[in-house]
Amino acid sequence: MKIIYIKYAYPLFSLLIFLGSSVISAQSADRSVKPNIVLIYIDDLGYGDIGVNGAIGVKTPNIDQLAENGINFSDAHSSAATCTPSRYSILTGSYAFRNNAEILEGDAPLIIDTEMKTLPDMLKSAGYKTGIVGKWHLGLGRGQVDWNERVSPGPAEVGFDYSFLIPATGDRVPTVFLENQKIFNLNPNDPLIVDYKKQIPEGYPAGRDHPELLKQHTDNYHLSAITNGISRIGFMKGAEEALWIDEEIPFVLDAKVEEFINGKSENPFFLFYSFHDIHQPRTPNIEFVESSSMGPRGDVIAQMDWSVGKVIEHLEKNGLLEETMIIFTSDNGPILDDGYLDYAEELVGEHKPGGKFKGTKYSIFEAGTRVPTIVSWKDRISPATSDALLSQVDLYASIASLLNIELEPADAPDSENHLDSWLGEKESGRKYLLEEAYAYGLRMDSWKYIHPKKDITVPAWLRNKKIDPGFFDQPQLFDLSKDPWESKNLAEDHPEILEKMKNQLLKVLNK
Ligand code: NG6
Ligand code: CA
Repeated sequence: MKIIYIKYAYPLFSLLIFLGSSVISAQSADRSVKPNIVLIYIDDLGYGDIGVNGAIGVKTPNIDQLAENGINFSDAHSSAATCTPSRYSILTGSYAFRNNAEILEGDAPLIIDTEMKTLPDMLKSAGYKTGIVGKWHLGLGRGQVDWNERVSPGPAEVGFDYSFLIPATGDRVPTVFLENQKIFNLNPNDPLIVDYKKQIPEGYPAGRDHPELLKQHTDNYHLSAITNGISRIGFMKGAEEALWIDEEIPFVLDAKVEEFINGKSENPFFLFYSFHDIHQPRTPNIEFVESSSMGPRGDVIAQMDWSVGKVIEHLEKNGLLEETMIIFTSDNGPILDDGYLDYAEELVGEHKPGGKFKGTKYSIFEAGTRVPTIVSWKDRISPATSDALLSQVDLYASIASLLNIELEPADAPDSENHLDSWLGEKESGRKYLLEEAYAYGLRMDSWKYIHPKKDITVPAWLRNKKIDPGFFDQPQLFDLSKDPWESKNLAEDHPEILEKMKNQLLKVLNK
């Protein structure tokens, strides 16, 4: 009996596998599927800051699991080495320099033209419910914002049905959340006033005048309004009941994310989960304090990994993992000292935040934009690693292709469709890839070109922190396959490659 069972069971088993795999390949071919899309966007996370990419001193089990179940990209880039520009590009499919997008203050006007078609606009027109939870940093209003009214234009005017925001950065006022563009928990008798130029009478004390009130000391640039024992950039008064507590931000955001996912209706959703972690001020919740050997910076990596695990848990609980594409990445490369005294440099040990690559946030060297990138979609994507050269600016056109949406010529002008590469069905990606920082770079295969600058003076705020933004007055050319550390300039050895890349860069800049 037993022998017969095995004899017949094997062909039956093979048949089942065959049927199963044809179902999967039929699914792969079906481009009309509309998955939920969750974009997990970490702030300032470096290529080497996650376990699967070699982190030492901190564990990231949830992210590692995501990578194990999905595709871990080794050469995917944020479109810029700072936050506002990268976010601008991911949402508009347009390079930040075309709109002079730079790091914004917390009272800056919205930098996305509301006439422009955005990624959430496109998804909305395809029937998606769209939401953003977390850091915005793309400006709000049109200047002279009255924070006590609904602040507009903002996320709703560029395609988001729901928003729960940190308006700018954790180190900038106002330190309150906005829900659907209104201050969350505002007591109308205690209105909020924000001023980036001068102290406000009876406003929050400034770190410069009251260092005794600080729980984390800072450099000269972060010494204005103190809330929750942390001084920030910019002055502010009022809204005391609405102030966030930095140590609780991950829990507040997680609760909003859970609510959004639980509220899933017939329609698919797009959730832009935009983390505050691991940006400074790095103030881990007590649950994560000393969970790494690297002090607060390592501890907030562990905290961020916990938050990632929670999103997956919420999706799983709702039975949504098979119908959800999860994209995990970062807005720019890593930075140790960005102004707050949290001993990130002193405690980093053997850990390499940028992996084997040179550079940091703000820098045109590779680690400025080469960031951890994982795409996972249960039963749809086969686990793998990929060396495809990809840019976040391409998500717009690639997602359009996934949904069979034809883009108008004016939409997402810099976005290329690389859907097959994002899904791991193709090993190659872009032919050329632009890198934006305070200088311009271009990639072609393993070649890296850095365009010379006329003025190579490094601004004091970067110089003081010994950040090398990669300013040169001569063209630089590196072969990353032999020299990932960008140390040997090959410009004179390969004039044809140099010329080709320079011309291509100028073509992009002048398009
Ligand atoms: C810089 C701030 C830094 C940080 C950064 C934005 C100074 C000297 N430094 O200008 O603290 O807030 O902006 O980071 O002001 S980002 O990740 O949002 O781009
Ligand atoms: Ca950032």
